Amino acid sequence: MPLIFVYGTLKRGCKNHRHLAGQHYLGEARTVPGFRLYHLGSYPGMVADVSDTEGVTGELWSVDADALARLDAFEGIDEGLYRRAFVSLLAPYENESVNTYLYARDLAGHRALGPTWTER
Ligand code: PCA
Repeated sequence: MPLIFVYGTLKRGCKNHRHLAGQHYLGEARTVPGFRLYHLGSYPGMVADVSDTEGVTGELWSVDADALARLDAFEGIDEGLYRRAFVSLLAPYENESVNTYLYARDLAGHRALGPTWTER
């Protein structure tokens, strides 16, 4: 089953978590350094950034192929809002092949956040 790291509105208790209903929660997780969050309004976007030292926190989920396809549609892959990419996580997930959604549009005018996004 594909693994996906979520760091924003898909997390437990957040507004789009319903899209993970019926899928399998594995635990809290953190990326390796080199990824940074940006504030995009009511949701965040993660991008690769070689100057980052902290990484990004989130949750690791195991999802079935249908759920992953629905998540791709919801996250606007076809519209170029996010792109799905592989991300490296810290232990205990360092050997897993993990998907995530990286923000795919221009960051001009958006401010960087710390390692953790919260809804409010
Ligand atoms: N949803 C996806 C990407 C950003 C967002 O709000 C997530 O939670 O990982």
